Amino acid sequence: MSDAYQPQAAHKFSFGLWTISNRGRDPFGEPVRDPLPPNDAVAMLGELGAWGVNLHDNDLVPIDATATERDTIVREFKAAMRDHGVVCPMATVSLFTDPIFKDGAFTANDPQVRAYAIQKTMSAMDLGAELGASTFVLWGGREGTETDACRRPDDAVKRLRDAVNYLCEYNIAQGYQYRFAMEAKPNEPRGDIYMATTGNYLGFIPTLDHPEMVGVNPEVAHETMAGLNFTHAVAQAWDAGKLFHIDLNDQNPGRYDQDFRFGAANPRAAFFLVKFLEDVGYDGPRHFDAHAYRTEDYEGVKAFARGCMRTYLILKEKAARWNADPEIQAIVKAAHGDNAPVGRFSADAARELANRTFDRKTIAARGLAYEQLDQLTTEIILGVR
Ligand code: GLT
Ligand code: MN
Ligand code: MN
Repeated sequence: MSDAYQPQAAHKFSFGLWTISNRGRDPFGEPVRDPLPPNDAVAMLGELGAWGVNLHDNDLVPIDATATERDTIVREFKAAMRDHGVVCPMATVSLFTDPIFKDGAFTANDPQVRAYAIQKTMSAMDLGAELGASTFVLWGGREGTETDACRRPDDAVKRLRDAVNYLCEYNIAQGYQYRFAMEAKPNEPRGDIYMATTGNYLGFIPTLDHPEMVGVNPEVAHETMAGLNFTHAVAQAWDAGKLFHIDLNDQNPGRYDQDFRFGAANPRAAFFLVKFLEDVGYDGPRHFDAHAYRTEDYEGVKAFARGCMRTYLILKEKAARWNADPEIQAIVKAAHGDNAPVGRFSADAARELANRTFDRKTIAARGLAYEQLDQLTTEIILGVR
């Protein structure tokens, strides 16, 4: 294995506790792997060269733990993080596992459920802050419906806004300095989830009291489930200054949420994603929200985690090769044009534009050489260029 693909802390690769500790349970089958205690998961991540571990409150602290139990667990977990050189960049909250959330959490009809969801999130924020997390992810897995008879969907939007506003105030009051990252998904576990895509959140965030505190956490699998181009969603989030976090994995369209190893399903899409992140200089965590196939034991889990990081680094190298390829760059230069705007509007400029003549047929007749560009890209990805 070449050293060039050895993960380093500077690469900011992180995994959720729920990812490498995933036991392979699915709706039709029992777990296939024994539980992996959180401190052992941290040891495994350290051994693999990962930089960070992320967690839901209840990945670490059981929902019914007493305050004393919680403190012991947290103390030992911090020691494990220190011992294995692993940091905790992101924390989140499970607002989907417990039966109380069967009708949603922040958007549930019962005000007691909504209040409990906020209380639970505040304690998860306390936990994350204690572990050093600076990003707080909110994935509204249960915020959705099977039947729209249950509530008006705009009431759900209002309730979600109230909850996020509350949590932003808590963030300020506690001095935590979290950045919230909202994660969209079109469906699963609900029939339909309200904030179905990253674009939905980009529309929602400006309606908050503290929009500057809130961004997005797009996930490859989730946009792909919706049939969308993930890199386009990421690019729009980046353009809006809202790419606070990212969930890398892979997914075939038209399937259940597969959460495959990064690059496992569509290495070509993964290439364009990595190229985008590296080209723009995204410097946040590269978080793998994926899990090993159900066929695997813990050796397979390690192969899975190594594979996520290694594929990212291979694609990063290929992106650099693409950028340095003279033939590719010549086509890009000839075909891409530039970002120069049409110009600022003024009455004079508009009159000039209205009177300009365009050689429409000549412009339209020009070939753009994208076939050649794409083939060269394919050859880079396939390793022959
Ligand atoms: C859950 C979900 C993920 C979210 C996690 C954060 S939990 O595994 O499938 O996409 O990112 O809540
Ligand atoms: Mn997923
Ligand atoms: Mn995710």
